[in-house]
Amino acid sequence: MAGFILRVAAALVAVLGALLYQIQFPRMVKLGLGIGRTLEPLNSFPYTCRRVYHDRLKACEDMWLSESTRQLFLACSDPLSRAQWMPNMGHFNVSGMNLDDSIVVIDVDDLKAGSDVEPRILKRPGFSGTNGDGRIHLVGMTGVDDGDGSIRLWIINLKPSVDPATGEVLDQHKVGPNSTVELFRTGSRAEQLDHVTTFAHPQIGSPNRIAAVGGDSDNFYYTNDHGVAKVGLKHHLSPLIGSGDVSFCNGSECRRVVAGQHFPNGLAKGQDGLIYVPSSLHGTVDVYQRQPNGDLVLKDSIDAGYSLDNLSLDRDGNFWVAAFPDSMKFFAANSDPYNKDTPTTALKISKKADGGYEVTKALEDGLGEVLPGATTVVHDVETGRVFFSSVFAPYIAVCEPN
Ligand SMILES: *[C@@H]1O[C@H](CO)[C@@H](O)[C@H](O)[C@H]1NC(C)=O
Ligand SMILES: *[C@@H]1O[C@H](CO)[C@@H](O)[C@H](O)[C@H]1NC(C)=O
Ligand SMILES: *[C@@H]1O[C@H](CO)[C@@H](O)[C@H](O)[C@H]1NC(C)=O
Ligand SMILES: CC(=O)N[C@H]1CO[C@H](CO)[C@@H](O)[C@@H]1O
Repeated sequence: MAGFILRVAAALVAVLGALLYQIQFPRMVKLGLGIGRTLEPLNSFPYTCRRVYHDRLKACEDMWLSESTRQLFLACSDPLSRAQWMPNMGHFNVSGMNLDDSIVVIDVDDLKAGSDVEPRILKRPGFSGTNGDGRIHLVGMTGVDDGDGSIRLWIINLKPSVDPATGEVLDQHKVGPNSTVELFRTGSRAEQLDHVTTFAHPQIGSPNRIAAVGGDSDNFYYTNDHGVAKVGLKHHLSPLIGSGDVSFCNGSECRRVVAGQHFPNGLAKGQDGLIYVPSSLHGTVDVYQRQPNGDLVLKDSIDAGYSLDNLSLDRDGNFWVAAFPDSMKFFAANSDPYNKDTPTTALKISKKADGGYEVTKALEDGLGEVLPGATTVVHDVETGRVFFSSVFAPYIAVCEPN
């Protein structure tokens, strides 16, 4: 019966998708398939790129560069288990989840061309995980360099729901996950993460990425890429019916501040204090002004002309964006990460003097030769290096400017 209902639901999704997207559809197809776009090979850009293979640098969905301590933090997992446990995308197979997701650190100034990378796997002493197992299940994260040299990291934990009385893992297909945001503190030459607090709230439904307010505050914004419905039709249809949102948490409460989003992705705070929210489906970045009570007011919308992913801010105030020039190849590589490659594009979004925005292509691997189908791109202004990581690829890549 459940199988039948699922099939009907899948058919409904397809039909509704075609109907609801009649207007946006031509544009989405054009963006997704890259129609009318010329892909350039990697060697037409002034960089030398290489893959970095390491057992613990796999399926690193997100990265954050600590400028003050010169450390690159990566949220890494396992390429194949993502297809089993990724509750935001409707994958609820708890027995297939990866058991050693870790925050991994690279000292970027120790990176030498051609040499091996020795990442540190950060320990989490005293962190209780799910019902005392100490584990964490990673997707997005962000950090803030504090004035005293320490670092705060906000990390999304896609942990399964458990029965509070017995500690037994519940049927996730029925109840969905119990995703939380974990705040940790660490510092230079990090070896471990010290747990500060857990944000748990019904409004944390399908959290994707976090934008911390910074300063003295632990408050943060985040996107629910599939809204707050964790299971069922409302969850699966979310990208089509636009039930994704941007939400805001202060110490005690979380609430939705922007509704009606179609798959909002890896948001970020700009140097100008504005909140930038990319939409994968629309290929746009919406720009919001923060209000004193946490509300967001739409100020601008940037048309990037690509299916967009997560944004990363560099020290100069520019955003680097992972884009999918060819969604079909991206999804193919996603489901066969050890055998298939996909083209990757890194866009740079800069604010112009007149307040407008300029979108330029910084790097492209149109043939899928070296770069992973990146979900995050980080630019290190100090060295000019560009780092690429991906939610599914079993490696990361680094490009050195020529
Ligand atoms: C769930 O994951 C386990 C372990 O990877 C696997 O053996 C099993 O076939 C998966 N179940 C389903 C329904 O895919
Ligand atoms: C959800 O997570 C919170 C915080 O870790 C915990 O207190 C609560 O018992 C969990 N609930 C379920 C149903 O797993
Ligand atoms: C957090 O937000 C809630 C609801 O908006 C509000 O009632 C509460 O005062 C806020 N708390 C803090 C510490 O700002
Ligand atoms: C933090 C993060 O990496 N968020 C998203 C980046 O983009 C991929 C692909 O769209 C999403 O799956 C991630 O959740």
